[in-house]
Amino acid sequence: MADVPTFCALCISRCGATATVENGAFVALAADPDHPTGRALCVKGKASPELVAHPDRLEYPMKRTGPKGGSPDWQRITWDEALDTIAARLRELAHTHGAESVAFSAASPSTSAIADSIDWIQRLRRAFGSPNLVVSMELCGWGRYLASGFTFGTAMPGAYMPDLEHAGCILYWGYNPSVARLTHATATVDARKRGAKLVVVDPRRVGIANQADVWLGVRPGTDCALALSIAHVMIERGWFDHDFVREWTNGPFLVRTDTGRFARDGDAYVTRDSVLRGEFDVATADGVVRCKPAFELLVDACRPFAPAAAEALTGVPAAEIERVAQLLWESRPVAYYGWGGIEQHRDATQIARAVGIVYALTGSFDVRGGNVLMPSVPANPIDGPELLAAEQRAKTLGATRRPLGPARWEFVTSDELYAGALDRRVRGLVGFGANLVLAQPDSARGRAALAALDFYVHADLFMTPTAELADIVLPVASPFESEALKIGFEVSVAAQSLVQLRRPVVAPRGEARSDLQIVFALATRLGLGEHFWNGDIDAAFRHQLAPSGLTLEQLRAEPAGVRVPLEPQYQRYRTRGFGTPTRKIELYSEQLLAHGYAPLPDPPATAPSNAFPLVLTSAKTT
Ligand SMILES: Nc1nc2c(c(=O)[nH]1)N[C@H]1C(S)=C(S)[C@@H](COP(=O)(O)OP(=O)(O)OC[C@H]3O[C@@H](n4cnc5c(=O)[nH]c(N)nc54)[C@H](O)[C@@H]3O)O[C@H]1N2
Ligand SMILES: Nc1nc2c(c(=O)[nH]1)N[C@H]1C(S)=C(S)[C@@H](COP(=O)(O)OP(=O)(O)OC[C@H]3O[C@@H](n4cnc5c(=O)[nH]c(N)nc54)[C@H](O)[C@@H]3O)O[C@H]1N2
Ligand code: SF4
Ligand SMILES: [Mo]
Repeated sequence: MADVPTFCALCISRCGATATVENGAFVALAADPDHPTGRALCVKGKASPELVAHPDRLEYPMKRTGPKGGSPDWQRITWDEALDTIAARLRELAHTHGAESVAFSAASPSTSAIADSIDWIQRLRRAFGSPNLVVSMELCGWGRYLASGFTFGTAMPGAYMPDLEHAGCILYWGYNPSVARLTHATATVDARKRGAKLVVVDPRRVGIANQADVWLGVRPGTDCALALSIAHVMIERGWFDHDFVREWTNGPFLVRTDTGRFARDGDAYVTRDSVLRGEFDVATADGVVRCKPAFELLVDACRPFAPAAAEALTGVPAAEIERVAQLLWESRPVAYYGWGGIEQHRDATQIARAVGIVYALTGSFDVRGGNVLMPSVPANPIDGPELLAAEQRAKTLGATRRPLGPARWEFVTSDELYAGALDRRVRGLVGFGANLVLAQPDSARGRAALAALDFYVHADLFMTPTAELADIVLPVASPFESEALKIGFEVSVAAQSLVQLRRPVVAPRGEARSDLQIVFALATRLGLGEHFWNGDIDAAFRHQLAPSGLTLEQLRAEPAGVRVPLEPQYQRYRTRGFGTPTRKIELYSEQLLAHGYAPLPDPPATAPSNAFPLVLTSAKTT
């Protein structure tokens, strides 16, 4: 019997763990309390030996000999045949229809072990010349991760993570870490013990919400109105950080009431001594124009959602709205995370903006105990943005239809993939796990689209309804059978300090290979070896690790990982400003206005209807 230090890679939590091996078989996984993410394991982690030993695991590469839509009649083939065929078909498609005719897809790194290799998959895609990655960004990454950029110029939350260790108040909005990210749940329990407050906004009182000081049982889909209501109270009562708002948001910038654009003096934005309220006449090239500070316009936008009106819309009692506004102010710094519950609505962009504005009012951005950019062990980035030519990038599916949308970051929605496959702009798909047919809307259309492809290769642990539509299926090793390098474990500075080279616990099933091995083997066969250390994964890891001062040998010798001391840094915006057009937190977004969207959050009309009293929403259970 042997115990192997490892971590569970099966979801975003990446819990530190010890694996027990008996007679060459992986028999148990237990939490490792010495690991910074090793407080607990969920049922999925505990059951991971069953996943590894499951009788339905794919063990060999296979090619389809039957028709798409009919019985696939899989035939076992060798890895050489599989990789040679894939490389030949992909090169042919790139040659005839352009590399953009091949899309890549991946399971979500938040819910699978693909995080081990997603950066390398990105590198392969870009070196190949395809700007198209389908990875569920529109379902659970848009509002929080990308649309928050319209307010903060960065992923907030996402890049800027809640500093739960030091928070005065934790705000979870449409987020249930007890199921979705165990490390956040355990860190929240600790924070509560030392006196931090907890506010949860969720239609259901589940998981960590049972411990909340205030739980707001919002009516699904009315979060934008609720956030504006909280902002209204904070502003009316003066419960906001005036200095921060004046100095670091575009609140004082004067907005022309005739065009909605900022008043400008040459390149500079016009303010009146950084005053936040009032109305002013400003001399412009078009004559004297009435202007209001952006902050005054925010006040106007919040006014219709004063607590009594918001109660009727959201179902949250007015007194509770007041209470939360006060709690956020009095127990700041506020550490915030919001996820699926507010990302899967039609107004996810504006919800992210509205909650972002509430957050900005607290002045907690990038201060200890607020949302911070956790320090990282220095490493070379390997996802290869430099490998994709700008002209290829401009061809991302959806870029013309929605220029501010996910396509800006080379992310493609399943809807766009399906449309492209059905009208033959997309000819090929390289799939790393994504189970599109089950996980994305409109399964029938999804099946038709995948069946219409000229060539589809899919790598997975199991034969899913999506994999069944492939031409070639590749067996993937589970994370317990493969090596992976993890630089930092996100949840805290201590966790970020840990670098761990996860060793295989047991040998792979059958001929299964890791995604990483598949990427490197495919890259060399595609003639892209120069970007992949000629297929040498160790050399690639060495390159990645070079700035850290750690060696591969050192990490292999210490499978529990090596810690590199890190010092947190705060308030980086003081030297850099924000990555937005105004270099400030954008309470008011001229960029959204220019593209035909509301420059301030505008909730859709969602008054409860007697005819349709129920609202469909979703939540994860396991
Ligand atoms: N009904 C329902 N639909 C949903 C959701 C929901 O909760 N319920 N959630 C939505 C959200 S937020 C998301 S992100 C998407 C997620 O959708 P997907 O990203 O498709 O995720 P999963 O269905 O969990 O996993 C897809 C496949 O990945 C395989 N897999 C796991 N680990 C690896 C690995 O390391 N390598 C490879 N190659 N394959 C691996 C698994 O075997 C599985 O077959 O689903 C969305 N759709
Ligand atoms: N165990 C496990 N963990 C996972 C995953 C998994 O499949 N299983 N998937 C991973 C992935 S891909 C993702 S995206 C994350 C998602 O992580 P979460 O976002 O935490 O997961 P959900 O359960 O989808 O949504 C969170 C909460 O939002 C609430 N909610 C629903 N509608 C609304 C609404 O209109 N407003 C508000 N305020 N709340 C609402 C739900 O009741 C639910 O409790 O989890 C990741 N972690
Ligand atoms: S929470 Fe995620 S990482 Fe932790 S044990 Fe469960 S599946 Fe594994
Ligand atoms: Mo997700």
